[in-house]
Amino acid sequence: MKPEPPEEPGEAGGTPVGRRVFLGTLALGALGVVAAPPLQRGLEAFLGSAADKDPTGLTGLLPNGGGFRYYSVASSVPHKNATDYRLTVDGLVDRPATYTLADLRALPQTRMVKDVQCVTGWRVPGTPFEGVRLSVLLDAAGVKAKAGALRFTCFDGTYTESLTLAQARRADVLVALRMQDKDLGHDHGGPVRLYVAPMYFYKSAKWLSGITVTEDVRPGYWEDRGYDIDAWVGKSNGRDDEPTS
Ligand SMILES: Nc1nc2c(c(=O)[nH]1)N[C@H]1C(S)=C(S)[C@@H](COP(=O)(O)O)O[C@H]1N2
Ligand SMILES: [Mo]
Repeated sequence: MKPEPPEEPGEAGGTPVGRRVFLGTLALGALGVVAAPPLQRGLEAFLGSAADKDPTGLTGLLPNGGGFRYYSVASSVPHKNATDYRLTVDGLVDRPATYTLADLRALPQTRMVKDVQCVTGWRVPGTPFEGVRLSVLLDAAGVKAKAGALRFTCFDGTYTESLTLAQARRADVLVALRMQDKDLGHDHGGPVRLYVAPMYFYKSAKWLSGITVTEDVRPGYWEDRGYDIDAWVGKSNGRDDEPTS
């Protein structure tokens, strides 16, 4: 029998959110967001960390990113930029490669506008994503005949994801550099995240740093904790959401 999917992201921290943290968060929300930039940044950082520990998801109702909720299973994530960001492609390929941000920007870019759906229920309609088709990177690397899957790793040091090779080659799977027509910010997984349009948003690994071509699927972080590996929106995880692709 399939295990009951854990609540994300509360499961990750393992500590239940305290009443004081929660009430403190709501009080901050009631103040409203006044746009003095340093204060704004501090507030977003605070809301980010509170949402991270909020198994109820209620902090997501606060003004923190236009319907998106900030999720990270790592308590802190280093910042990477055009100088130090790298994406490696290795494993069962003929030509392993390391890309800088400039390298990725120099490749053909694809833009699409689709809904985003998290497995916990929230949905953000009509969100533009833009980047390099994953299939372009796979073709450049030359995938070996015995390969069947991909493993994704992240520079948060913790999160992992997976796709079958056939899923990865879909035209609606991107190595995304932009979201909402802006360069991907740190909180949304910038400078580079995966974007798997037809699947629940947990497949879209943030802070992407590694793509390893493997023989078989190795379940990712949430899949080890009960979520479906084939995460088609509306046809997995016991949910019946409208498809996103
Ligand atoms: N590295 C990393 N990627 C991740 C996650 C995470 O915790 N760490 N959470 C996933 C989940 S469950 C969701 S819903 C989205 C949230 O993306 P957002 O923070 O941009 O809203 O990122 C996905 N990718
Ligand atoms: Mo999610």
